[in-house]
Amino acid sequence: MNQQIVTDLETKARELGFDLFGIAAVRPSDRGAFFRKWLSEGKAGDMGYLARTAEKRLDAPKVLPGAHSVISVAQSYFTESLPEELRNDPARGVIASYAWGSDYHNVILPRLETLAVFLREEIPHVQTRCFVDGGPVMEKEYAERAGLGFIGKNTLLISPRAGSWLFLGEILTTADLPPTLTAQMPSCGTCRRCIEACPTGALDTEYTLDASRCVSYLTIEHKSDIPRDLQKKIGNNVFGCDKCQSCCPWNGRFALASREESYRGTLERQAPLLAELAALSEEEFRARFAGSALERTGYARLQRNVRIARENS
Ligand code: B12
Ligand code: SF4
Ligand code: SF4
Repeated sequence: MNQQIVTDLETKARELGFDLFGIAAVRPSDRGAFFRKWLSEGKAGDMGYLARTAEKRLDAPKVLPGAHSVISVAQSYFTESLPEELRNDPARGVIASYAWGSDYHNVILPRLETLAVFLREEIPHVQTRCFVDGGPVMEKEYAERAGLGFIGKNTLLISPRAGSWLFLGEILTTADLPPTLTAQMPSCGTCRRCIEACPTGALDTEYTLDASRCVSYLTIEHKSDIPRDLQKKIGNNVFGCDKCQSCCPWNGRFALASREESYRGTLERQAPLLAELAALSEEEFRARFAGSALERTGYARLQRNVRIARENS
C-alpha cells in the first residue's frame, strides 16, 4: 500500500511542475559537527537565524514532533544562459538567474501544500509541514539522502540528470513512507572549476563556503556596508551570483530546461542598465520588481549594490 502512495505522490508532484522527487527517512544530520564549526568560524556572516535555529535544522523532529519522513522535490529554473557580452558589459548590472522571474517561494510553496493535502487525504491523521528555503531544514542534505543528487564542491545539490539550477522544497511528515531507492551517485572527482572561478575566494576549502565572502550573501543578505576589499571583486553583480554554477560541467551537459514559464526573464531583469537602476525611486523599484526575489531584499540594498557596480565599471 505504501509503495503505491509513493508512486501516486511522485505522479502528483510531476503534475504540479516538480522535476525531481524523492523520500528520505528522518534522522539527525550527519554534518552537525561541520555545521557548528562553520557557524563558530563566522562563516555565516550576519545570518544569525542559522545559529538561532541550528538545533532544529540538525534534528527534524524538533520542527515537527513525530516526523518520520521527508519528501524532497526539486524544480529547475534554467531558462537560458546570459550571453557573455551582456554579462561582461560594464554598463549593466547582472542579476543571478534564480531571480529573473517570479519569486520561487511563491511558486513552490502553494504547490507543496497541494501535495501535502493529497498525502493527508491518502493517509488520514498524518501531519505535514512544507518548506521552501526559509524553514529550519537542511534542504540539500535531505535531497541528497532522497537520491535527488549529490552535494558538489560548490556546496550545491547537483542532479546527475538535471544539473544544479534547481530550487528545493520539502514536506516533513509524520507518515512513515518508504524511502525512495537511491542510485550510486557520481561526484565532482578531481574537478575544481567552481573553486577557481569564485571571484572572492569564498569557496576556500572543498565543500565549504565562507558565506561572509560570497557575492550572493554580500549582495542579498548582508545588511550593512560591504567590506572595501570585497567590493572590487563583486564586479557588476548587483543581485546574487551564478559563477560557481555556470562553470560547472554538470550544468554544461545536463542542465534541465525549466517547465516554469514564470521563471523566464527579459533583459531588463537579467542585466539591466546600471544608470537605469540608479535612477529608480523606491516606488518605481517596487513596481518594477514586484513578485520577484529582489522585492524581498529591498530598495536600499539594491541601490548599495548598484553604487558598487558603477564604481567597479
Ligand atoms: C544560507 C543559505 C545561503 C547562504 C549560504 C550558502 C551555503 N552554501 O550555505 C548564501 C546567501 C551565500 C546562499 C547563496 C546561494 N543560494 Co542559498 N541557501 C541557504 C539556505 C537557507 C541554508 C543553507 C545552509 O544550511 N547552509 C549552512 C552550511 C553549513 O551548509 P553548506 O554550505 O550547504 O554545507 C553543507 C555541505 O557543503 C556539507 N559538507 C561538508 N563537508 C562535506 C564533504 C562532502 C564530501 C560532502 C559531499 C558534503 C560536505 O555539509 C553541509 C551540510 O550538509 C538554503 C535553504 C535551506 N533551508 O537549506 C538555501 C539554498 C542552499 N540556496 C539556494 C540557492 C539557489 C542559492 C544561490 C545559487 C543563489 C544565487 N544564485 O545567488 C547561491 C549559491 C551559493 C553557493 N555556492 O552555495 C538553493 C540551492 C539549490 C541547490 N541546487 O542546491 C537552496 C537549497 C534554497 C532552495 N530552497 O532552493 N544561500
Ligand atoms: S555564488 Fe559566486 S561568490 Fe558565492 S561561492 Fe559561488 S562563485 Fe563564489
Ligand atoms: S564545478 Fe566541478 S568541483 Fe565544482 S561543483 Fe561542479 S563538478 Fe564539482
